Amino acid sequence: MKLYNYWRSSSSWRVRIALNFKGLDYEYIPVHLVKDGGEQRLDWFAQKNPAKQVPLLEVDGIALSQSMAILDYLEQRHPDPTLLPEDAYMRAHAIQLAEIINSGTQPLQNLLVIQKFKAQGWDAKLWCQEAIIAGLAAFEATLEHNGDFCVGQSPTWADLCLIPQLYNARRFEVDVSQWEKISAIEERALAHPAFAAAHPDKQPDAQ
Ligand SMILES: N[C@@H](CCC(=O)N[C@@H](CS)C(=O)NCC(=O)O)C(=O)O
Repeated sequence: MKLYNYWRSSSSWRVRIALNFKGLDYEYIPVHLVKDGGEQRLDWFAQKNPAKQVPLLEVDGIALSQSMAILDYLEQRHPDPTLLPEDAYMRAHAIQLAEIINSGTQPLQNLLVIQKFKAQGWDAKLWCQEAIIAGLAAFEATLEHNGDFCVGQSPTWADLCLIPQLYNARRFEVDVSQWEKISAIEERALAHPAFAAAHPDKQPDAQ
């Protein structure tokens, strides 16, 4: 199994956590998102993923992009240990939280948006801060069944999306300590081996 990814990509980090949590070995293929205009835009990668984004997982003779689709595939193929609650509502709640980040926050502050803002001479940092604060405030307010993790006592997709987003928040100088529940969950998650090993600083292409 090959994971095309980038050390600081939050969507890649989600997949790395899942692979670690499920004990699945993979080959780490770095795709530098900035160098020479971004390797994700080179032909060899764009042919694999026309969206020109990481992560991309090659597995079982297929290639999958979009971190949530990859998480779903891994969950179906390797259900044990699970990253989703069994109860229908709790499962939907975990996905609801994950989507607050995946579709409601991360796309508003991703590399493409930042590059477009900068090209226009607009304040990318302020825009990203506003998007992140709105997303994380909504996330905190939506947490209703948190325990050690976002939903109950073990990690779910909600944690896989939250933890990398908090790293991004700090990059944009957002004070994450203002969200009590989120901060407590982060402390526990970062101590978990699957999360710790997936941390950007631990990746072979870290700078
Ligand atoms: N919805 C996608 C988002 C992927 C995404 O935004 N990837 C970023 C890195 S986190 C990327 O490759 N950006 C390259 C670019 O914007 O040129 C997913 O969940 O996989």
